[in-house]
Amino acid sequence: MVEVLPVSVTVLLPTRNEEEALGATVDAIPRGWCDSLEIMIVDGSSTDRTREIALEKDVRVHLEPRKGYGRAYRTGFAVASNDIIVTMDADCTYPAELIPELVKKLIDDDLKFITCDRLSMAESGSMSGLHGFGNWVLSFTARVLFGYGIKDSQSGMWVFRKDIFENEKMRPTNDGMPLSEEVKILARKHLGKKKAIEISVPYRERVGEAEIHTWGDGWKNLRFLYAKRIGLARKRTEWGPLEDNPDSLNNDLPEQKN
Ligand SMILES: Nc1nc2c(ncn2[C@@H]2O[C@H](COP(=O)(O)OP(=O)(O)OP(=O)(O)O)[C@@H](O)[C@H]2O)c(=O)[nH]1
Ligand SMILES: [Mg+2]
Repeated sequence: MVEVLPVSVTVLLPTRNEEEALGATVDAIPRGWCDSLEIMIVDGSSTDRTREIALEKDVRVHLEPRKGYGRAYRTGFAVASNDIIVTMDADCTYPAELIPELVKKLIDDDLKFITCDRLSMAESGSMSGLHGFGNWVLSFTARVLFGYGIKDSQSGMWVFRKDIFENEKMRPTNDGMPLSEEVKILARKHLGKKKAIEISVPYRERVGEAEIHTWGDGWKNLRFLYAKRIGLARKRTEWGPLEDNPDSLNNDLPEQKN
């Protein structure tokens, strides 16, 4: 892309022990295509070299000691500096090279939220049979319960405007993996199908060990969908960071304890 887009973008990566994949994930993010690009990790007490690698690569590090994928994002969404947020796992699975194109589409089509479907274009080896089946069951259940027509309820790549969270109803409440399906349910419900769309992208094999617990997380995701549907999903922690979360922007990262 030769054109420099007149927008500021934060690429937000939750990390927990991703030393094997973080460097390559960050290197794959294109540069120089928008007015201002922030790349940041919200790190959940990694005990490996994740933080060190991030700092070496000039990536902002925000520490969120509270556990959980959803918790990391509920902090990251609030502290991200820029107007457009792009999310991905820090494990080389999502197509970072498409970020400029996706942001351009968000602007050109005056959209508010894009979620990237992995199921239609998943490369071989990217998802085990069990994961593929689990994703299908969860996506199917979400479609039936919420009628929102999203193919891939578990995708972790979204491109959206940070100001969608000015509406408090748009702020997801789940601190675990179910946050992923929750953001899509909220986007379709509150932003509408014209402003919150789904686009198919490639999905690749993971680099490094996953911490996901297939059966445990699958069950929690399913349970969340039913609880949400009947209005019983509970919020356990508040939106945003803890007051004293260390951040490399403030130069207050403590020595890492391994
Ligand atoms: N900060 C933080 N990040 C987390 C936590 N759990 C997972 N992550 C990160 O969130 C992203 C998604 O987790 P994954 O382990 O990739 O989960 P997944 O994509 O469902 O599983 P795979 O398909 O095996 O990759 C990764 O970048 C993890 O490092 C956590 O408790 N805190
Ligand atoms: Mg992953």
